Amino acid sequence: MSHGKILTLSNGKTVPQIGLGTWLSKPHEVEHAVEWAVQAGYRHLDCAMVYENQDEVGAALKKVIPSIVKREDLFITSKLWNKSHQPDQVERELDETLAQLGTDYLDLYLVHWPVAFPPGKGLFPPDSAKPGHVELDTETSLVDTWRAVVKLLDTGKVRTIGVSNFTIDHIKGIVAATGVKPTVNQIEAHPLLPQDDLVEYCKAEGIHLTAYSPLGNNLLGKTKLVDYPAVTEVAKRLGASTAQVLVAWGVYRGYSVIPKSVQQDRIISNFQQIELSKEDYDKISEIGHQAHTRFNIPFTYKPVWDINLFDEEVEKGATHGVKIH
Ligand code: 1BO
Repeated sequence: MSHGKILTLSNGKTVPQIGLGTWLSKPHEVEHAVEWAVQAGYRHLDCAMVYENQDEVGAALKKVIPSIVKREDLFITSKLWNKSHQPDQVERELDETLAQLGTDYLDLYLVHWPVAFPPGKGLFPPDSAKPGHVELDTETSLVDTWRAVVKLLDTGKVRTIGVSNFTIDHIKGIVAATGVKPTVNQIEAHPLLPQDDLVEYCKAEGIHLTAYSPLGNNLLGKTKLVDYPAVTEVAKRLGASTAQVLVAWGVYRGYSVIPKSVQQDRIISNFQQIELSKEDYDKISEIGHQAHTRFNIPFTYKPVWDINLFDEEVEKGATHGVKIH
């Protein structure tokens, strides 16, 4: 069975190009999704503490290891959530993740978001759903957190470390202070949010990119990316699904993509790759050039997006209370 193309990271470790995303996969659905994915040939699984479904992913892993796959043949990613950025919380949260997933190591551990929340019981600070109310930990810098994550490499509990949703300035900040480059930056990327500058920067720096939401998302209730005429036209002509076309668009850019689905037929077809010609790639890329999509950010994680790390002020250097150094 083919497990798809394998990409090599800057530390020599390898990652399967197509993985299963589990963000927004509901409890009672994600266990089957992971089982079906592994049966279909996926060997790359993307998880996070804040997805609140790692126990279920762990239950699925218990079923497929070792009957279908050996642990060492899987590439499992998880992410440190904002409320555990304080250096003394980092390994504690990692241990919780390992217990939930039922594994004693991760292939990749990412700092999920360049924002520190005060530690506490819930995943979000109290009242943070109210606009403008998010309480930040402005004492803990990204550099403090990154140093603590770097130390995890010595514990044997993580094989590779990286970041997620980091801008160029965030990356430059942690690298300048520690001399340690993240191996991976996982970002939202699709034709409506191509993030060309960040993609180029990471490529030039040898930082592997993983695109989440490669099929777009409809969290803002606008036209779904899969329904854009450029996507439907290419899909029809190639006899492929619109999701396959969007996965192929990410693959064409050379990074890894982690489409999310909890439906068996879609999980299987998302993994069956088609190839895009340069002409079709360009045609689909036009979507992002026409739309003003920098603001097309999903609002589900409102406290995070309220800080709006992607707006024009950030481009001018504002950090909205996020302490980089
Ligand atoms: C805050 C969740 C974004 C996708 O990992």
